Amino acid sequence: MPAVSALRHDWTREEVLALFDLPFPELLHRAASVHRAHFDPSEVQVSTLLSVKTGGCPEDCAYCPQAARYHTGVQATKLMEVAQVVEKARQAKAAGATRFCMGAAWRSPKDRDIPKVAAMIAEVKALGLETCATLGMLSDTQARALKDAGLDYYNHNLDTAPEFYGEIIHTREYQDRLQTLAHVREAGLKTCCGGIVGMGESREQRAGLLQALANLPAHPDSVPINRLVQVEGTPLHGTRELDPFEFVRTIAVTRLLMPQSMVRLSAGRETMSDELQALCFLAGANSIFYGEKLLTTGNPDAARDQALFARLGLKPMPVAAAEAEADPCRGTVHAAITGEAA
Ligand code: SAM
Ligand code: DTB
Ligand code: SF4
Repeated sequence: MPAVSALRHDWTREEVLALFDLPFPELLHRAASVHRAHFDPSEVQVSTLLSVKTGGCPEDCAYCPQAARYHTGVQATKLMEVAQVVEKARQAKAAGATRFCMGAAWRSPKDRDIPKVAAMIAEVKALGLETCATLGMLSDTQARALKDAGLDYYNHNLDTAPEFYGEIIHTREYQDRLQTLAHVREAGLKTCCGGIVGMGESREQRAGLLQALANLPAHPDSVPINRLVQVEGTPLHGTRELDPFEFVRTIAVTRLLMPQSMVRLSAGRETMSDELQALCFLAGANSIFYGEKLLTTGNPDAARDQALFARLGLKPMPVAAAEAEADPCRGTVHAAITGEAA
């Protein structure tokens, strides 16, 4: 297989499974070769998450601590004030993040929520951060309004394979997700779309998730691969843990199928060893969530990630060239994470 591979949207399940079935060293070698053909493998993109509206969600996603129907101890809150969000974004930037992702525990936003979310986006963007939001299903007009406010990315996951989806979520269909992703693309937003593994799915179903992602009309710009964070009170608490090497294989196959996308090592890092994370970076992961909290659950603290970057010789990926030029803090961002003098 040549390292620089053409982008394909016609993967069959058998082809994807054949990649999963490769001997581990061969799979990693191929994924690492494709990774370095498209990216500097020493660079990792750094995003920080903030839950701008937590809990009380009417959906029934079996993994999620924010669904109102499960007793997980998550306290429901109203939509945060714009000034509070901007302060958090400022802190994230000072700590070294280049992208700020605002998440809301909604099935979909109400039209009346959009002006406030648009104000958050505009003010976070004005700090020189890339902006991302994940608010549930979007109509075409909502997607356009967010784009007009300065949104760069919209996160909306497929979550799992089409044939396993019905065991995880009953309150919305796979087709609804594809529809929202179409609205997001048509509005000219970049897509962030991935899923969760370790929910009790089979290897064939993990392959099915990656096949569905790669066969979207355009590869997502970012592909978050989450390892289930098991939260007491959710139906998936107590699920058998995924073999760590199988998780690395999933990252490697994601890199092979979507060579030009950012592959994000997402939820689940808090309980991963440095060695496991290093294998994920070798397999082609080149993005992380950074900061001690995801939405409601924990993430490694900044000091641990700074030490990990230093141990592995990794550096934060600068924002896209044009934005970087306009961003006088780029050197500071690098220094904040590596600990070097700016
Ligand atoms: N409510 C919106 C939605 O569902 O699209 C946005 C927020 S929702 C929390 C975003 C994504 O977080 C989900 O699609 C899922 O992939 C991920 N997620 C939620 N709970 C998780 C968990 N316990 N472990 C891993 N990923 C999780
Ligand atoms: C994504 O794929 N993972 C992030 C982000 N997109 C929004 C969310 C992970 C959430 C983990 C559970 C929690 O902290 O509530
Ligand atoms: Fe609600 Fe999103 Fe959690 Fe599903 S994943 S319960 S839609 S917050």
